[in-house]
Amino acid sequence: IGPGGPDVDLATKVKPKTAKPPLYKVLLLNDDYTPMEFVVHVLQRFFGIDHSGAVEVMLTVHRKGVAVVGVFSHEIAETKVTQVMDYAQRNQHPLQCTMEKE
Ligand code: TYC
Repeated sequence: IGPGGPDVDLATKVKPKTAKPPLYKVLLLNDDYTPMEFVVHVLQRFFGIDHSGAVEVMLTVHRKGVAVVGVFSHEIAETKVTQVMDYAQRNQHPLQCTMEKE
């Protein structure tokens, strides 16, 4: 014990903080025309969701109108949205995918 009382390790209280990059939710929107199986395929292909998980997410979008299908950095989210929109357009489905800051 020193003259100032017990040592307190002030250094442990100083947490150097690096700014964390913002995250973005990727949203899938319902429509009346895109086939359910196509949406399930998209969720597996671009979001790595397994078949039963993809069916669940697809049905959530179908019932509620929208669902979050993943959370990513800005660049990855943008890539996912572009991939889904391009793929839907190439297959002539009106499926909509968008992103918003978390
Ligand atoms: N509502 C569509 C149908 O009944 C299915 C669907 C689900 C479409 C999810 C888009 O993001 C979507 N065929």
